[in-house]
Amino acid sequence: MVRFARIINSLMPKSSKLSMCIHLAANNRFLLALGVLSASAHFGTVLGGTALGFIGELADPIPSSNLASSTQQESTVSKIGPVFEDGQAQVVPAFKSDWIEHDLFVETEFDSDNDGKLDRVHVSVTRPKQTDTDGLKVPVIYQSSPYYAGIGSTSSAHMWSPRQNLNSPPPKHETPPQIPQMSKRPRLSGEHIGEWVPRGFAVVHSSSPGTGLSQGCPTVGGVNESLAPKAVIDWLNGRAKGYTSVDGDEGVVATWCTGKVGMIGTSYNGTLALAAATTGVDGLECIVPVAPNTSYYHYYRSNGLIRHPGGYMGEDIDVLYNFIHSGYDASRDYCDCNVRDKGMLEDFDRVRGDYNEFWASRDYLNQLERMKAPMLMAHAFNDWNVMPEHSFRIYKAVKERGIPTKAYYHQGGHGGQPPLQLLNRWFTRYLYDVQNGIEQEPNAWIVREGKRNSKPETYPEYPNPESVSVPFAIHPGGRTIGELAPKTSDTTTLTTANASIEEIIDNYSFSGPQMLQAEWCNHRLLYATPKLSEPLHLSGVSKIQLKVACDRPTACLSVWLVSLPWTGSERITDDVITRGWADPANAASLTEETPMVPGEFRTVTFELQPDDQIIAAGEQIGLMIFSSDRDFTLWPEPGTRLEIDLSGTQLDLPIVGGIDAYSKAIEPKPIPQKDASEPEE
Ligand SMILES: [Ca+2]
Ligand SMILES: [Ca+2]
Repeated sequence: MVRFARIINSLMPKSSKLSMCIHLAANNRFLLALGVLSASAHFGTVLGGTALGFIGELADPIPSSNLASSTQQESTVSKIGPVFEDGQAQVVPAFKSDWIEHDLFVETEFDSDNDGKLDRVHVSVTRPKQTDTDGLKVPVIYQSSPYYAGIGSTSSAHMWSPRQNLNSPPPKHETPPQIPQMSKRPRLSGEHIGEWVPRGFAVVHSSSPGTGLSQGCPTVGGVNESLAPKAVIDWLNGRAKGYTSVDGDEGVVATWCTGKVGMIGTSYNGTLALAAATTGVDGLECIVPVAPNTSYYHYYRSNGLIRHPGGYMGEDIDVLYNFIHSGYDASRDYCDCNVRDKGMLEDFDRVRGDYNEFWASRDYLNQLERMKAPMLMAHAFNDWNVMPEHSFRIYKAVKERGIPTKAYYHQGGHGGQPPLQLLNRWFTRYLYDVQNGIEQEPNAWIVREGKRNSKPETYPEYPNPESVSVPFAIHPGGRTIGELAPKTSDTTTLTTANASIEEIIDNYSFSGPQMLQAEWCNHRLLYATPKLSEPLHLSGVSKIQLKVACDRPTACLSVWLVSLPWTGSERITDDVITRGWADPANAASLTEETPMVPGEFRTVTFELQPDDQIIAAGEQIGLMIFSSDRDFTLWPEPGTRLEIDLSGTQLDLPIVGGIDAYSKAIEPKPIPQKDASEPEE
């Protein structure tokens, strides 16, 4: 299971001394002879006024003993540079090995460990040798992370217990042992190096504050986590100081850098790319956040409810702080006391789960005023760890600000960056100014069910512009299975003339899949459409409106949209379509609860996670309404009684083609055979 966000470093190609490197500064003809270049027009992207990827004149003459005889006959020689084909930076053999690697410490503009000195962060650089030998200047692919120097415990003893009644103080958890500091030098991580250095980029990594050899405190979404990558980008542009040591005075300057930086990262590392972009720092030309957490409230809470990331029951923001805090011993007590104990534990409200200033300050949606970097966002529609709303909410807001924004979505779980070709065009466009037209392309790349992640289909936008919200009514019979039918269709006459109340008895002991497979169950209500006779495409955000009463001040409310029959299949799109969770006490305000009063109904409306999924012919779309969700919410003592008034309850489904497409999809007709699917990546 991939945690939010342990990243496994990609394997690096082994550095082997390539004889080519002595001919680096040779002329075009020599490289043509070696097969490095071809003379055809597809290499013709012009860079700096010179075609064929060669720029300028040779700065330092190469000793003739190093040159092949054929090159000695040339009177002029050119420097080596990047090569572009089809709008993408190509692997240049001379860049494939003998890289320059070094690390340094960049001075930030904050003192988050309060020792009276500006915090320095640990940075590593991998760049083509020619940045030293030939005066080559390159742009940077940059990733920052809290995970490079070791991670902490995920033991349940160090998590909060989900066995907590709502609006009651949580039982305490143990403090995990200190993370052994394992910072590697000079290279912090191998990620991205193998892809980008051979294509003419430098790759830079940095440890986020309070992790590894970076000074300061980890704050899990605090402002220093935005300002730290900003400082590194400032250093790459000559605006901030770099040093060879964490406390010395010997400076390091990035003379080799064009100043153009693109950030990429998955999960927490993607969050940090977005965090850097919110500073509006000059030189950050584009970002690619992959499955980023964009709001810690949305990671640990949902619509007023305490709700955990999938797979990490009992995790909360202090647990993640402990999980990443691999920094210096000297600042440990200060950080634990001020950031974790006085900051997080006093303000995170693990009693009511409500939104407050603490969470608002850790929500990047509130920090977009200065953002200007074009953004290629990537996420999976079945990421139940960092859920797809994290990207969708930022995507919408950034687009509304007029910033070039694209989305890549696949159907799997947590992580999964866009295909290399797409990334290459993105970085080549924004870091090398090669006008490859990517910004004119459709805004959304979506991988279809059962297809390879490297082969997304394009759509003009996400959600699909042809998607229409269709309201569905819910008809009695939820203890077995009631009917779900469009409000506007003839099926409406089946019911709601008689307002019908159905009951749920909360019991976390039963999991979602168990309740879905039960023929009769009083812990959930289940409703379904007729079987589809042709595929139905959902795209966008589903919304539920529940008219609910409860015999206690509050309860968990959970909703799963599923395709039936439940199969238990390992393929992530086969059963769950999307889900949502809410606290009915927060129906009117996310920051303040209004307790439920027994017998008094209120309307609670909330969104399910955004999705784009084609429901296969032969399936039914099912809606399960229940209380505590054993895989996500707290586990209060069973027995809370909820009543749902179906006359005031409605599901809005985003259907491509709207009601007409739905009506056609439920017409009785023979169901076609399923297409053979390719393995998902
Ligand atoms: Ca300091
Ligand atoms: Ca609440």
